[in-house]
Amino acid sequence: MTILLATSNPHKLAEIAAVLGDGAGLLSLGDMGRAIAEPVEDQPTFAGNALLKARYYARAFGLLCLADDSGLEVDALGGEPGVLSARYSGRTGPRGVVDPANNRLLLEKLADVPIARRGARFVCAMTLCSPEQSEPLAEVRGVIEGRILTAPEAADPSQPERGRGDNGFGYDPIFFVPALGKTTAELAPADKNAISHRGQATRLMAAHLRRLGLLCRSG
Ligand code: ITT
Repeated sequence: MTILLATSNPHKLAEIAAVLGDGAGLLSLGDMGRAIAEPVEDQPTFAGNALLKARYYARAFGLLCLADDSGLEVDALGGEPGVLSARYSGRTGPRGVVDPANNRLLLEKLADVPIARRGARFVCAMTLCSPEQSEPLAEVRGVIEGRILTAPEAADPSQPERGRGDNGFGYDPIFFVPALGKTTAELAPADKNAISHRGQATRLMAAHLRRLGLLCRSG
């Protein structure tokens, strides 16, 4: 069986593939041999955007398709950046430019917010679609709770947007998990997957794939 993992984010691809292993016959968009325009992610919820992406790429390539829409919800900001997480600051360009710009904006907005009110969560919605049906074959969700680092807690407080840790992507360097005393960028990839929103969602999706006969090993 072949499943297209429809993301242009290589970090997501690596995290999901690490959980599903070889048994799902995963292909990436780069394996498709032709590039197509990305869909406009205009839905108000993560689940809505995950369905939109999975449905769009399943139809475009005639393959079963798995898509992830994810992001950060910060309590003190009423759930921002939410579905706008990838493009919060409005900066465009390579991830090495966009991610620090998003982190900087978030830290600026939280500058006066004390640790006790810096609660936040990563959310991942993951959806499986077939090319023939418009209703999804499976939809799952994973959540990890934490808080946003303060600028003085960063490894280099003169560059607080760099937070702590070199692993992961996006908001990982400033997303602190109190139970571990680390940011998710300080976790090894397998350790992040063991607790993260995406790791949880992928394990739930693996159970659906097994139920549907689409995953050949324990995954
Ligand atoms: P695709 O749409 O191609 O999958 P994307 O990165 O644009 O890639 P989203 O629209 O789902 O994906 O936006 C997710 C953003 O949320 C991502 O760019 C990060 O800014 C943030 N995010 C999601 N999961 C994260 C994680 O595990 N660690 C850090 N930041 C994360």
